[in-house]
Amino acid sequence: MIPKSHPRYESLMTREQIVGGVKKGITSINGLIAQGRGEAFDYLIGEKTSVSALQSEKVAAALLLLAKKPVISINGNAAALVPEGLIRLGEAANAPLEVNLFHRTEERVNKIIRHLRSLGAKRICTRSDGLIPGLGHERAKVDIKGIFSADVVLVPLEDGDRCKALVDMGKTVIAIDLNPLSRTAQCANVTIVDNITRAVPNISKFIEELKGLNENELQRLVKGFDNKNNLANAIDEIIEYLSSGV
Ligand code: PTJ
Repeated sequence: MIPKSHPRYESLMTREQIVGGVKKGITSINGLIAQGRGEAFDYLIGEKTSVSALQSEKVAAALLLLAKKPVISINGNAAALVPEGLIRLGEAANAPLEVNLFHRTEERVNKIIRHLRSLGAKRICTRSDGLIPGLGHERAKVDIKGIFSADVVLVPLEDGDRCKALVDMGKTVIAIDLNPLSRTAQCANVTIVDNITRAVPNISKFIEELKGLNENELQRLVKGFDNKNNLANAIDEIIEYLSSGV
């Protein structure tokens, strides 16, 4: 039992959630390594949402509101860390969830679907009748009515190749990735350099805040955003934080 007074309480609890996900068979064993990498980057950004991340979270909310067919992709880490948050975000954005795994097994896909349903998820795309072009078979499997035909896809902790393949399909890809240098971060249309545990509720809050805006106003927000520039700001913020003597 980790006491609440522990200075690294939040981070340690997050770690426990991932371990719990592995024990339940929801999260891949490789998810532990991904979590470790994420923790290291989170440490470098001060374990808080940076100004640049808030910017991209707002634009992500605008894109989800503008989308005709948004879909939220769920992997084993996302399902363990923020399942309720992702369900709420799906409802706020009118976006179904779709389980899309890197280390895919049908057993784990089904366990994640059951896990999400047990927490109240209503709209889940469950078929695997489509293939993302240019990827190895298992990683490419998607639902034709879900990710395959989506215009905007939110991909937390995505694999770089698949992120690129989705962009190549003409989709607008919003990635959540604590590593601003990863291939995913570099190739997504909007990259949120923040912990998924903070990013998901933040996007939901922005959806609430922006839903009164008309299409032109939302478009203006999106057009004023430059992902390369925002990633450079994210790196500058890390440098500033580290130079501040922490
Ligand atoms: O469940 P599966 O089979 O789809 O597998 C999922 C993982 C995440 C294991 C798989 O996609 C993978 O191996 O990912 P990578 O290549 O390790 O990349 C994970 C990226 O997510 C890294 O850049 C990490 O810094 C980042 N990351 C890890 N934890 C978090 C995170 N980003 C945001 N929030 C986190 N909590």
